[in-house]
Amino acid sequence: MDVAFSTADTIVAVATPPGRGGLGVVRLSGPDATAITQRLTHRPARFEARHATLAVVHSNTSALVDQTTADQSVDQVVVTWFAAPHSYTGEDVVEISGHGSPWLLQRIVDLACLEGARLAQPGEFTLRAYLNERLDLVQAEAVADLIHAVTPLQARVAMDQLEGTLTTAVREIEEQLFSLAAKLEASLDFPDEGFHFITRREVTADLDLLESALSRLVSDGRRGRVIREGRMVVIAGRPNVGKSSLFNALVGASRAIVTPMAGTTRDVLTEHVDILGVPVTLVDTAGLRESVDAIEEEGVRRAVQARAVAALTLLVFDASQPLGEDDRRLLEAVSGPRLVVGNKSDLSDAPLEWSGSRPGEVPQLVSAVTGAGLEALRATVVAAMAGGQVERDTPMVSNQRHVQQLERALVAVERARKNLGEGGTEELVLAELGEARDALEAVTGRRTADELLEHIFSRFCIGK
Ligand SMILES: Nc1nc2c(ncn2[C@@H]2O[C@H](COP(=O)(O)OP(=O)(O)OP(=O)(O)O)[C@@H](O)[C@H]2O)c(=O)[nH]1
Ligand SMILES: [Mg+2]
Repeated sequence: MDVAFSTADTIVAVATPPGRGGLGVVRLSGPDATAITQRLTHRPARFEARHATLAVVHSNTSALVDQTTADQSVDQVVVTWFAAPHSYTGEDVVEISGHGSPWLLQRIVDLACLEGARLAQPGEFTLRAYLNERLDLVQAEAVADLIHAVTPLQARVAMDQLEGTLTTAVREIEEQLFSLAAKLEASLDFPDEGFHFITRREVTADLDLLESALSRLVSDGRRGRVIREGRMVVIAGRPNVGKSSLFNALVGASRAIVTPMAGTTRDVLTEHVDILGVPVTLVDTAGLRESVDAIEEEGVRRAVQARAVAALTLLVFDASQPLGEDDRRLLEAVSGPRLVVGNKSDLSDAPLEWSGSRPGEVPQLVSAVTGAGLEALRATVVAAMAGGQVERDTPMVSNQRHVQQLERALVAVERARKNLGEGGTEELVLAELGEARDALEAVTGRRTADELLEHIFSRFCIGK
Protein backbone atom coordinates (compact mmCIF):
# COMPACT_ATOMS: atom_id res chain seq x y z
CA MET A 1 0.00 0.00 0.00
CA ASP A 2 2.26 2.73 -1.26
CA VAL A 3 -0.36 5.45 -0.79
CA ALA A 4 0.98 5.82 2.76
CA PHE A 5 -2.46 5.26 4.19
CA SER A 6 -4.05 8.22 2.49
CA THR A 7 -7.73 8.52 3.29
CA ALA A 8 -8.35 11.68 1.29
CA ASP A 9 -9.55 9.97 -1.86
CA THR A 10 -12.48 7.71 -2.68
CA ILE A 11 -11.80 4.00 -3.13
CA VAL A 12 -13.87 1.45 -4.97
CA ALA A 13 -13.87 -2.35 -5.29
CA VAL A 14 -16.12 -5.32 -5.83
CA ALA A 15 -16.94 -6.51 -2.31
CA THR A 16 -18.44 -9.89 -3.18
CA PRO A 17 -16.37 -12.92 -4.14
CA PRO A 18 -15.29 -13.45 -7.73
CA GLY A 19 -17.69 -15.52 -9.79
CA ARG A 20 -21.35 -15.43 -10.66
CA GLY A 21 -24.09 -14.83 -8.12
CA GLY A 22 -27.63 -13.56 -7.83
CA LEU A 23 -26.26 -10.30 -6.53
CA GLY A 24 -22.88 -8.64 -6.48
CA VAL A 25 -21.86 -5.60 -4.51
CA VAL A 26 -19.59 -2.74 -5.50
CA ARG A 27 -18.49 -0.66 -2.57
CA LEU A 28 -17.20 2.91 -2.50
CA SER A 29 -15.74 4.72 0.48
CA GLY A 30 -14.50 8.28 0.76
CA PRO A 31 -15.57 11.89 0.44
CA ASP A 32 -16.85 11.58 -3.16
CA ALA A 33 -18.66 8.26 -2.76
CA THR A 34 -22.14 9.73 -3.08
CA ALA A 35 -21.27 12.28 -5.75
CA ILE A 36 -19.68 9.60 -7.91
CA THR A 37 -22.70 7.34 -7.48
CA GLN A 38 -25.06 10.15 -8.40
CA ARG A 39 -23.13 10.72 -11.60
CA LEU A 40 -23.10 7.00 -12.39
CA THR A 41 -26.84 6.78 -11.96
CA HIS A 42 -27.65 10.18 -13.53
CA ARG A 43 -29.38 11.17 -10.35
CA PRO A 44 -29.52 14.85 -9.53
CA ALA A 45 -30.97 14.32 -6.05
CA ARG A 46 -28.96 13.04 -3.11
CA PHE A 47 -29.59 9.53 -1.85
CA GLU A 48 -31.26 9.13 1.48
CA ALA A 49 -28.92 7.66 4.10
CA ARG A 50 -29.54 3.99 4.95
CA HIS A 51 -32.34 3.68 2.42
CA ALA A 52 -32.32 1.23 -0.43
CA THR A 53 -32.82 3.20 -3.64
CA LEU A 54 -33.51 1.59 -6.99
CA ALA A 55 -31.32 3.15 -9.68
CA VAL A 56 -29.81 2.48 -13.08
CA VAL A 57 -26.09 2.70 -13.75
CA HIS A 58 -25.43 4.39 -17.08
CA SER A 59 -22.56 3.81 -19.42
CA ASN A 60 -22.32 7.47 -20.30
CA THR A 61 -20.74 9.04 -17.26
CA SER A 62 -20.00 12.72 -16.97
CA ALA A 63 -16.43 11.93 -17.91
CA LEU A 64 -17.62 10.56 -21.23
CA VAL A 65 -20.43 12.95 -22.15
CA ASP A 66 -18.73 14.51 -25.12
CA GLN A 67 -18.05 11.17 -26.67
CA THR A 68 -20.15 9.98 -29.50
CA THR A 69 -21.17 6.69 -27.94
CA ALA A 70 -24.82 6.48 -27.14
CA ASP A 71 -25.73 6.20 -23.51
CA GLN A 72 -26.69 2.72 -22.40
CA SER A 73 -28.07 1.25 -19.22
CA VAL A 74 -25.41 -0.96 -17.69
CA ASP A 75 -27.34 -2.49 -14.81
CA GLN A 76 -30.33 -1.98 -12.61
CA VAL A 77 -29.01 -1.65 -9.07
CA VAL A 78 -29.95 -0.88 -5.50
CA VAL A 79 -27.91 1.90 -3.92
CA THR A 80 -27.44 2.24 -0.17
CA TRP A 81 -25.58 5.16 1.33
CA PHE A 82 -24.07 4.89 4.81
CA ALA A 83 -23.32 8.46 5.82
CA ALA A 84 -20.08 9.23 7.65
CA PRO A 85 -19.26 8.50 10.41
CA HIS A 86 -21.85 5.74 10.77
CA SER A 87 -20.38 3.32 8.30
CA TYR A 88 -17.92 0.45 8.23
CA THR A 89 -15.00 2.72 7.36
CA GLY A 90 -16.21 5.80 9.22
CA GLU A 91 -16.39 7.61 5.86
CA ASP A 92 -19.23 8.01 3.40
CA VAL A 93 -19.80 4.50 2.11
CA VAL A 94 -22.00 3.58 -0.84
CA GLU A 95 -22.93 0.01 -1.64
CA ILE A 96 -24.18 -0.63 -5.14
CA SER A 97 -25.93 -3.99 -5.37
CA GLY A 98 -26.02 -5.10 -8.93
CA HIS A 99 -26.60 -8.38 -10.68
CA GLY A 100 -23.83 -10.75 -9.83
CA SER A 101 -22.00 -10.95 -13.12
CA PRO A 102 -18.25 -10.42 -12.82
CA TRP A 103 -18.28 -8.46 -16.06
CA LEU A 104 -21.10 -6.09 -14.95
CA LEU A 105 -19.52 -5.47 -11.56
CA GLN A 106 -16.15 -4.76 -13.13
CA ARG A 107 -17.87 -2.35 -15.52
CA ILE A 108 -19.40 -0.45 -12.60
CA VAL A 109 -15.99 -0.28 -10.91
CA ASP A 110 -14.39 0.99 -14.14
CA LEU A 111 -17.07 3.66 -14.54
CA ALA A 112 -16.61 4.72 -10.91
CA CYS A 113 -12.89 5.08 -11.59
CA LEU A 114 -13.64 7.25 -14.63
CA GLU A 115 -15.67 9.41 -12.27
CA GLY A 116 -12.71 9.86 -9.94
CA ALA A 117 -12.61 6.86 -7.63
CA ARG A 118 -9.43 4.85 -7.14
CA LEU A 119 -9.23 1.03 -7.06
CA ALA A 120 -8.95 -0.13 -3.46
CA GLN A 121 -5.94 -2.12 -2.28
CA PRO A 122 -6.54 -5.41 -0.44
CA GLY A 123 -7.88 -4.65 3.02
CA GLU A 124 -8.08 -0.92 2.41
CA PHE A 125 -11.70 -0.57 3.56
CA THR A 126 -10.81 -2.20 6.86
CA LEU A 127 -7.57 -0.20 7.06
CA ARG A 128 -9.65 2.96 6.83
CA ALA A 129 -11.98 1.65 9.52
CA TYR A 130 -8.90 1.21 11.69
CA LEU A 131 -7.37 4.59 10.83
CA ASN A 132 -10.73 6.24 11.56
CA GLU A 133 -10.89 4.36 14.86
CA ARG A 134 -14.00 2.40 13.98
CA LEU A 135 -12.04 -0.77 14.83
CA ASP A 136 -8.85 -1.39 16.74
CA LEU A 137 -6.15 -3.58 15.29
CA VAL A 138 -7.36 -6.74 17.06
CA GLN A 139 -10.79 -6.22 15.54
CA ALA A 140 -9.43 -5.45 12.09
CA GLU A 141 -7.39 -8.64 12.19
CA ALA A 142 -10.49 -10.49 13.38
CA VAL A 143 -12.31 -9.35 10.23
CA ALA A 144 -9.68 -11.11 8.11
CA ASP A 145 -9.88 -14.18 10.32
CA LEU A 146 -13.65 -14.24 10.04
CA ILE A 147 -13.40 -14.12 6.25
CA HIS A 148 -10.87 -16.96 6.27
CA ALA A 149 -12.68 -19.12 8.82
CA VAL A 150 -13.42 -22.65 7.63
CA THR A 151 -14.63 -24.23 10.87
CA PRO A 152 -17.43 -22.99 13.15
CA LEU A 153 -14.99 -22.67 16.05
CA GLN A 154 -12.63 -20.50 13.97
CA ALA A 155 -15.55 -18.24 13.13
CA ARG A 156 -16.59 -18.11 16.81
CA VAL A 157 -13.10 -17.11 17.95
CA ALA A 158 -12.84 -14.41 15.27
CA MET A 159 -16.32 -13.10 16.00
CA ASP A 160 -15.55 -12.83 19.73
CA GLN A 161 -12.50 -10.77 18.89
CA LEU A 162 -14.48 -8.60 16.51
CA GLU A 163 -16.97 -8.00 19.31
CA GLY A 164 -14.09 -6.82 21.45
CA THR A 165 -13.58 -9.56 24.06
CA LEU A 166 -9.80 -9.52 23.70
CA THR A 167 -9.70 -5.74 23.45
CA THR A 168 -11.62 -5.52 26.71
CA ALA A 169 -9.34 -8.00 28.44
CA VAL A 170 -6.26 -6.10 27.27
CA ARG A 171 -7.75 -2.76 28.30
CA GLU A 172 -8.44 -4.09 31.81
CA ILE A 173 -4.83 -5.15 32.17
CA GLU A 174 -3.67 -1.79 30.82
CA GLU A 175 -5.78 -0.02 33.44
CA GLN A 176 -4.27 -2.10 36.23
CA LEU A 177 -0.81 -1.34 34.88
CA PHE A 178 -1.63 2.32 34.68
CA SER A 179 -2.95 2.61 38.22
CA LEU A 180 0.05 0.76 39.65
CA ALA A 181 2.42 2.95 37.66
CA ALA A 182 0.62 6.08 38.85
CA LYS A 183 1.06 5.09 42.49
CA LEU A 184 4.73 4.35 41.94
CA GLU A 185 5.24 7.65 40.12
CA ALA A 186 3.62 9.51 43.00
CA SER A 187 5.96 7.78 45.42
CA LEU A 188 8.90 8.87 43.30
CA ASP A 189 8.01 12.47 44.02
CA PHE A 190 8.73 11.82 47.67
CA PRO A 191 12.03 9.98 47.40
CA ASP A 192 12.94 10.03 51.07
CA GLU A 193 9.98 8.08 52.18
CA GLY A 194 10.25 5.32 49.56
CA PHE A 195 7.06 3.55 48.39
CA HIS A 196 5.05 6.16 50.14
CA PHE A 197 1.78 5.78 48.29
CA ILE A 198 1.99 2.05 48.11
CA THR A 199 3.80 -0.57 50.14
CA ARG A 200 6.12 -3.14 48.66
CA ARG A 201 3.64 -5.78 49.62
CA GLU A 202 0.90 -4.05 47.69
CA VAL A 203 3.12 -3.68 44.65
CA THR A 204 3.90 -7.38 44.80
CA ALA A 205 0.22 -8.25 45.08
CA ASP A 206 -0.64 -6.03 42.10
CA LEU A 207 2.16 -7.56 40.04
CA ASP A 208 0.86 -11.02 40.93
CA LEU A 209 -2.56 -10.13 39.61
CA LEU A 210 -1.10 -8.74 36.40
CA GLU A 211 1.04 -11.79 35.97
CA SER A 212 -1.82 -14.22 36.31
CA ALA A 213 -4.10 -12.22 33.98
CA LEU A 214 -1.37 -12.11 31.33
CA SER A 215 -0.38 -15.74 31.66
CA ARG A 216 -4.01 -16.75 31.32
CA LEU A 217 -4.15 -14.95 27.99
CA VAL A 218 -0.82 -16.36 26.84
CA SER A 219 -1.87 -19.94 27.57
CA ASP A 220 -5.22 -19.24 25.92
CA GLY A 221 -3.20 -18.30 22.86
CA ARG A 222 -1.69 -21.76 22.55
CA ARG A 223 -4.99 -23.42 21.79
CA GLY A 224 -6.21 -20.32 20.00
CA ARG A 225 -3.35 -20.43 17.55
CA VAL A 226 -4.00 -24.05 16.76
CA ILE A 227 -7.63 -23.20 16.01
CA ARG A 228 -6.75 -20.19 13.90
CA GLU A 229 -3.82 -21.62 11.95
CA GLY A 230 -4.73 -25.28 11.70
CA ARG A 231 -2.20 -28.07 11.83
CA MET A 232 -0.90 -30.98 9.81
CA VAL A 233 -1.34 -34.46 11.27
CA VAL A 234 0.33 -37.46 9.64
CA ILE A 235 -0.81 -41.05 10.08
CA ALA A 236 2.12 -43.47 10.06
CA GLY A 237 2.66 -47.13 10.85
CA ARG A 238 3.76 -50.39 9.33
CA PRO A 239 1.66 -51.84 6.50
CA ASN A 240 -1.82 -53.16 7.16
CA VAL A 241 -2.33 -51.76 10.67
CA GLY A 242 -5.31 -49.77 9.39
CA LYS A 243 -3.87 -46.31 8.70
CA SER A 244 -6.07 -45.72 5.67
CA SER A 245 -9.09 -47.05 7.54
CA LEU A 246 -8.39 -44.58 10.36
CA PHE A 247 -7.83 -41.82 7.81
CA ASN A 248 -11.21 -42.56 6.20
CA ALA A 249 -12.93 -42.72 9.58
CA LEU A 250 -11.57 -39.31 10.60
CA VAL A 251 -12.34 -37.78 7.20
CA GLY A 252 -15.83 -39.26 7.28
CA ALA A 253 -15.57 -40.56 3.72
CA SER A 254 -14.07 -43.53 1.99
CA ARG A 255 -11.24 -41.50 0.54
CA ALA A 256 -8.27 -43.88 0.73
CA ILE A 257 -8.23 -47.40 -0.67
CA VAL A 258 -8.41 -50.05 2.02
CA THR A 259 -7.56 -53.70 1.34
CA PRO A 260 -6.38 -56.66 3.43
CA MET A 261 -3.11 -56.56 1.48
CA ALA A 262 -0.05 -55.04 3.06
CA GLY A 263 1.34 -52.20 0.97
CA THR A 264 -1.98 -50.86 -0.34
CA THR A 265 -1.20 -47.17 0.10
CA ARG A 266 1.79 -46.04 -1.90
CA ASP A 267 1.31 -42.33 -2.15
CA VAL A 268 0.64 -39.51 0.26
CA LEU A 269 -3.06 -38.66 0.59
CA THR A 270 -4.24 -35.38 2.04
CA GLU A 271 -7.66 -34.22 3.27
CA HIS A 272 -8.84 -31.19 5.20
CA VAL A 273 -10.90 -32.14 8.22
CA ASP A 274 -12.47 -30.33 11.12
CA ILE A 275 -11.35 -32.02 14.34
CA LEU A 276 -13.32 -30.47 17.20
CA GLY A 277 -13.16 -27.09 15.51
CA VAL A 278 -9.49 -27.27 14.59
CA PRO A 279 -8.82 -27.29 10.85
CA VAL A 280 -6.51 -30.22 10.33
CA THR A 281 -4.69 -31.30 7.22
CA LEU A 282 -4.77 -35.05 7.66
CA VAL A 283 -2.21 -37.11 5.76
CA ASP A 284 -2.33 -40.84 5.08
CA THR A 285 0.98 -42.45 4.19
CA ALA A 286 2.41 -45.68 2.88
CA GLY A 287 3.13 -48.38 5.44
CA LEU A 288 6.73 -48.31 6.60
CA ARG A 289 8.77 -51.39 5.84
CA GLU A 290 11.82 -52.49 3.91
CA SER A 291 10.62 -52.92 0.39
CA VAL A 292 11.97 -54.23 -2.85
CA ASP A 293 9.29 -52.49 -4.86
CA ALA A 294 10.45 -49.13 -6.28
CA ILE A 295 6.98 -47.59 -6.07
CA GLU A 296 6.52 -48.61 -2.48
CA GLU A 297 10.02 -47.40 -1.65
CA GLU A 298 9.14 -43.99 -3.03
CA GLY A 299 5.93 -44.06 -0.97
CA VAL A 300 7.92 -44.79 2.17
CA ARG A 301 10.31 -41.94 1.35
CA ARG A 302 7.36 -39.56 1.01
CA ALA A 303 5.90 -40.79 4.29
CA VAL A 304 9.15 -39.91 6.04
CA GLN A 305 9.09 -36.47 4.44
CA ALA A 306 5.50 -35.86 5.51
CA ARG A 307 6.34 -36.80 9.09
CA ALA A 308 9.19 -34.33 9.12
CA VAL A 309 6.86 -31.37 8.57
CA ALA A 310 3.89 -32.59 10.59
CA ALA A 311 2.79 -30.91 13.80
CA LEU A 312 1.81 -34.31 15.09
CA THR A 313 2.28 -37.92 14.00
CA LEU A 314 -0.27 -40.60 14.80
CA LEU A 315 1.75 -43.78 15.16
CA VAL A 316 -0.67 -46.58 14.41
CA PHE A 317 -0.17 -50.16 15.60
CA ASP A 318 -2.28 -53.25 15.32
CA ALA A 319 -3.55 -53.75 18.85
CA SER A 320 -4.54 -57.34 18.12
CA GLN A 321 -0.95 -58.39 17.46
CA PRO A 322 2.30 -58.23 19.34
CA LEU A 323 4.66 -55.45 18.29
CA GLY A 324 6.93 -56.48 15.42
CA GLU A 325 10.33 -55.38 14.22
CA ASP A 326 8.89 -52.74 11.89
CA ASP A 327 6.80 -51.35 14.76
CA ARG A 328 9.83 -50.98 16.96
CA ARG A 329 11.86 -49.35 14.22
CA LEU A 330 9.08 -46.83 13.80
CA LEU A 331 8.95 -46.03 17.51
CA GLU A 332 12.61 -45.20 17.34
CA ALA A 333 12.42 -43.29 14.07
CA VAL A 334 9.69 -40.79 14.97
CA SER A 335 11.24 -38.12 17.11
CA GLY A 336 8.76 -35.23 17.03
CA PRO A 337 5.41 -34.85 18.76
CA ARG A 338 3.45 -38.06 18.41
CA LEU A 339 0.50 -40.05 19.67
CA VAL A 340 0.50 -43.81 19.79
CA VAL A 341 -2.70 -45.41 18.53
CA GLY A 342 -3.60 -49.08 18.92
CA ASN A 343 -6.05 -49.85 16.11
CA LYS A 344 -8.29 -52.90 15.61
CA SER A 345 -9.32 -52.88 19.26
CA ASP A 346 -12.42 -54.79 18.17
CA LEU A 347 -10.34 -57.86 17.29
CA SER A 348 -8.92 -58.70 20.66
CA ASP A 349 -9.85 -58.24 24.28
CA ALA A 350 -6.29 -58.69 25.40
CA PRO A 351 -4.65 -55.31 25.87
CA LEU A 352 -1.85 -54.46 23.49
CA GLU A 353 1.43 -55.57 24.95
CA TRP A 354 3.29 -52.36 25.18
CA SER A 355 6.93 -51.67 25.72
CA GLY A 356 9.79 -49.68 24.34
CA SER A 357 8.22 -46.27 24.05
CA ARG A 358 8.69 -42.91 25.74
CA PRO A 359 7.90 -42.70 29.43
CA GLY A 360 4.21 -42.21 30.06
CA GLU A 361 3.35 -43.00 26.47
CA VAL A 362 0.42 -45.39 26.32
CA PRO A 363 -1.41 -46.39 23.19
CA GLN A 364 -4.86 -45.05 22.69
CA LEU A 365 -7.14 -47.89 21.64
CA VAL A 366 -9.46 -47.36 18.70
CA SER A 367 -11.24 -49.32 16.06
CA ALA A 368 -11.38 -47.71 12.66
CA VAL A 369 -14.03 -50.25 11.70
CA THR A 370 -16.48 -49.89 14.60
CA GLY A 371 -15.59 -46.29 15.43
CA ALA A 372 -14.82 -47.16 19.05
CA GLY A 373 -12.43 -44.72 20.71
CA LEU A 374 -12.46 -42.23 17.84
CA GLU A 375 -14.12 -39.42 19.80
CA ALA A 376 -11.53 -39.76 22.55
CA LEU A 377 -8.78 -39.83 19.94
CA ARG A 378 -10.03 -36.56 18.43
CA ALA A 379 -9.87 -34.90 21.85
CA THR A 380 -6.35 -36.21 22.48
CA VAL A 381 -5.20 -35.03 19.06
CA VAL A 382 -6.46 -31.50 19.72
CA ALA A 383 -4.97 -31.45 23.21
CA ALA A 384 -1.63 -32.71 21.90
CA MET A 385 -1.51 -29.96 19.27
CA ALA A 386 -2.35 -27.30 21.85
CA GLY A 387 0.57 -28.32 24.03
CA GLY A 388 -1.38 -30.61 26.32
CA GLN A 389 -4.09 -28.09 27.00
CA VAL A 390 -7.49 -29.65 27.43
CA GLU A 391 -10.42 -28.04 25.79
CA ARG A 392 -12.32 -25.42 27.71
CA ASP A 393 -13.98 -22.14 26.72
CA THR A 394 -13.46 -20.54 23.37
CA PRO A 395 -9.97 -19.06 23.55
CA MET A 396 -9.75 -15.28 23.51
CA VAL A 397 -6.34 -15.11 21.85
CA SER A 398 -5.53 -16.85 18.59
CA ASN A 399 -3.19 -14.62 16.64
CA GLN A 400 0.54 -15.24 16.91
CA ARG A 401 1.26 -11.51 16.82
CA HIS A 402 -0.97 -10.99 19.85
CA VAL A 403 0.54 -13.96 21.68
CA GLN A 404 4.03 -12.56 21.12
CA GLN A 405 3.16 -9.14 22.50
CA LEU A 406 1.32 -10.64 25.47
CA GLU A 407 4.37 -12.78 26.19
CA ARG A 408 6.53 -9.66 26.02
CA ALA A 409 4.26 -7.96 28.55
CA LEU A 410 4.29 -11.03 30.78
CA VAL A 411 8.08 -11.23 30.78
CA ALA A 412 8.32 -7.54 31.69
CA VAL A 413 5.92 -7.98 34.62
CA GLU A 414 7.82 -11.04 35.79
CA ARG A 415 11.04 -9.04 35.67
CA ALA A 416 9.41 -6.23 37.64
CA ARG A 417 8.46 -8.75 40.33
CA LYS A 418 11.95 -10.15 40.42
CA ASN A 419 13.48 -6.68 40.67
CA LEU A 420 11.18 -5.82 43.51
CA GLY A 421 12.02 -9.05 45.32
CA GLU A 422 15.68 -8.16 45.07
CA GLY A 423 15.08 -4.75 46.59
CA GLY A 424 14.89 -2.85 43.30
CA THR A 425 13.77 0.77 43.13
CA GLU A 426 10.51 2.23 41.88
CA GLU A 427 12.33 3.37 38.75
CA LEU A 428 13.28 -0.17 37.86
CA VAL A 429 9.75 -1.43 38.38
CA LEU A 430 8.33 1.50 36.43
CA ALA A 431 10.61 0.83 33.48
CA GLU A 432 9.32 -2.73 33.25
CA LEU A 433 5.72 -1.60 33.56
CA GLY A 434 6.35 0.82 30.70
CA GLU A 435 7.66 -2.04 28.58
CA ALA A 436 4.57 -4.09 29.40
CA ARG A 437 2.33 -1.20 28.43
CA ASP A 438 4.11 -0.76 25.09
CA ALA A 439 3.53 -4.42 24.35
CA LEU A 440 -0.19 -4.20 25.14
CA GLU A 441 -0.57 -1.08 23.03
CA ALA A 442 0.98 -2.95 20.14
CA VAL A 443 -1.75 -5.60 20.45
CA THR A 444 -4.62 -3.17 20.01
CA GLY A 445 -2.65 -1.04 17.56
CA ARG A 446 -2.37 2.17 19.50
CA ARG A 447 1.32 1.97 18.83
CA THR A 448 2.01 0.40 15.47
CA ALA A 449 4.59 0.79 12.75
CA ASP A 450 3.41 1.33 9.18
CA GLU A 451 5.20 -1.79 7.92
CA LEU A 452 3.28 -3.87 10.41
CA LEU A 453 -0.01 -2.39 9.23
CA GLU A 454 0.96 -3.10 5.66
CA HIS A 455 1.78 -6.68 6.57
CA ILE A 456 -1.49 -7.18 8.44
CA PHE A 457 -3.76 -5.65 5.83
CA SER A 458 -2.10 -7.38 2.89
CA ARG A 459 -3.73 -10.61 4.16
CA PHE A 460 -7.13 -9.25 3.23
CA CYS A 461 -8.91 -9.64 -0.04
CA ILE A 462 -9.72 -6.69 -2.26
CA GLY A 463 -13.05 -5.17 -1.36
CA LYS A 464 -12.72 -5.80 2.36
N1 LIG B 1 -11.23 -55.61 12.49
C1 LIG B 1 -10.64 -54.49 12.08
N2 LIG B 1 -10.06 -54.44 10.88
C2 LIG B 1 -9.49 -53.30 10.49
C3 LIG B 1 -9.49 -52.13 11.30
N3 LIG B 1 -8.85 -51.17 10.64
C4 LIG B 1 -8.47 -51.68 9.45
N4 LIG B 1 -8.83 -52.97 9.36
C5 LIG B 1 -8.57 -53.89 8.25
O1 LIG B 1 -7.18 -54.03 8.09
C6 LIG B 1 -6.83 -54.14 6.70
C7 LIG B 1 -5.82 -53.09 6.32
O2 LIG B 1 -6.40 -51.82 6.44
P1 LIG B 1 -5.81 -50.52 5.76
O3 LIG B 1 -6.59 -49.36 6.26
O4 LIG B 1 -5.72 -50.69 4.29
O5 LIG B 1 -4.36 -50.54 6.39
P2 LIG B 1 -3.14 -49.58 6.06
O6 LIG B 1 -2.36 -49.41 7.31
O7 LIG B 1 -3.55 -48.35 5.36
O8 LIG B 1 -2.28 -50.50 5.09
P3 LIG B 1 -1.21 -50.07 3.97
O9 LIG B 1 -1.79 -48.99 3.14
O10 LIG B 1 -0.98 -51.32 3.21
O11 LIG B 1 0.01 -49.65 4.71
C8 LIG B 1 -8.14 -54.01 5.93
O12 LIG B 1 -8.60 -55.31 5.64
C9 LIG B 1 -9.06 -53.33 6.93
O13 LIG B 1 -10.41 -53.64 6.72
C10 LIG B 1 -10.14 -52.22 12.58
O14 LIG B 1 -10.19 -51.29 13.36
N5 LIG B 1 -10.68 -53.43 12.91
MG1 LIG C 1 -3.14 -47.59 3.56
